[in-house]
Amino acid sequence: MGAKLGLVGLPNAGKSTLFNALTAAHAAVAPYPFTTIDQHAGVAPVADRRLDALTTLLAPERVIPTSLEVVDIAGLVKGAHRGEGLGNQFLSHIAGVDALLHVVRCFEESHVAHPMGAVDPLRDIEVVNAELMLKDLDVVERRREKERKLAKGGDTHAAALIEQLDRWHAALAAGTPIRGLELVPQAHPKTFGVELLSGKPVLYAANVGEGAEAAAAEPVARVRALAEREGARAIVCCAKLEAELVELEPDDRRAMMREWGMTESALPAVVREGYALLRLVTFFTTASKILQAWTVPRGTKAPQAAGVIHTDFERQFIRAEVIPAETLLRCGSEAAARSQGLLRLEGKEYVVQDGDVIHFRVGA
Ligand SMILES: Nc1nc2c(ncn2[C@@H]2O[C@H](COP(=O)(O)OP(=O)(O)OP(=O)(O)O)[C@@H](O)[C@H]2O)c(=O)[nH]1
Ligand SMILES: [Mg+2]
Repeated sequence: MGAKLGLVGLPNAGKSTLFNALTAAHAAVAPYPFTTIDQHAGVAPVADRRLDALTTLLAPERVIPTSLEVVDIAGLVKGAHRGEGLGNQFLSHIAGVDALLHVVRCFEESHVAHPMGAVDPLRDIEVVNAELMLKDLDVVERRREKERKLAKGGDTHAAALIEQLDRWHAALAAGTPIRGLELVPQAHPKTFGVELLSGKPVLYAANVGEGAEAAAAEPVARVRALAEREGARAIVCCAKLEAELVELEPDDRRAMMREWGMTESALPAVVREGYALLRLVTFFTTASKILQAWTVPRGTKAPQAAGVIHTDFERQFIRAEVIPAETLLRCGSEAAARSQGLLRLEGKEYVVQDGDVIHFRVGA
């Protein structure tokens, strides 16, 4: 599996701060650019109200939430595709992730330098997107050269790929990110083993200053409008406050949230949106008095889902006993669900659905 969400953005946009808040890890945070040189990977627990409700219903001895892998990437600057700043190094880090969490600076802070001089979220987004596309153009051009040589040698597969590469090239040259194209799965760069950064799905995170006014300010509206035009999603957060809140005990946290007029943390929404972007689903198991949430890509079949719990289970899979969490919660108990015939027996071809509670029956 290993679906990863990578934090991208200009230096000092607040990526490491948000990464820390999400993972409660402690990446170096500093008011000068390029604090992050090595990439940092961490996991963010996925808050899930179904897991909370199942905990209340089943009173398990242990509860294990699922998590999302997050990678903190160093800031991109104009010219990164040519190796400016820490250049290509960042771009190669981005290459390893499946979706991008694009952190956009919307906060004003005089002691935190802005690499472009002043807060201007749309320009910043454009700079980052342009770097991704320029890097992609480079990749497409090199690959096209290589495939043309192969095609001359009579490679028929190469001809089909060149056609795709031409299409991607035209889009990129016109300033359209690959993710903005209507791509059927067969035409997806990944299908051809071509890694294009602008082809990765994006979630924008408008990083605002503290307080309700900041979240309602004009830069945020601009980020939202841009996301909408692109058919992407945007969330608003104050990374700095979130990073401070995760360090506090519940009572102090509530007090601080009250102080800033916050009703809820933005982190669960960030993780939830990231999760959706990565096309992941959650299923639950309740064996041995442990209630556990698991993550699989959408479309995963029951034996492969069992294999996530234990590698041998995929081979040993016999059947899955399945009930949607919502149905189980409505019934009030597993016994009640069973007596109403609501536990389904599913076989090897069953595609796991988000929210399924599953008992796997495995052989020796
Ligand atoms: N006021 C305010 N400051 C913030 C916020 N988010 C981050 N900062 C500050 O901005 C500075 C840079 O934050 P980082 O998280 O290190 O930024 P980065 O995007 O990881 O930067 P690079 O690693 O250099 O690319 C730090 O001093 C943070 O405390 C915010 O929401 N509000
Ligand atoms: Mg950083």
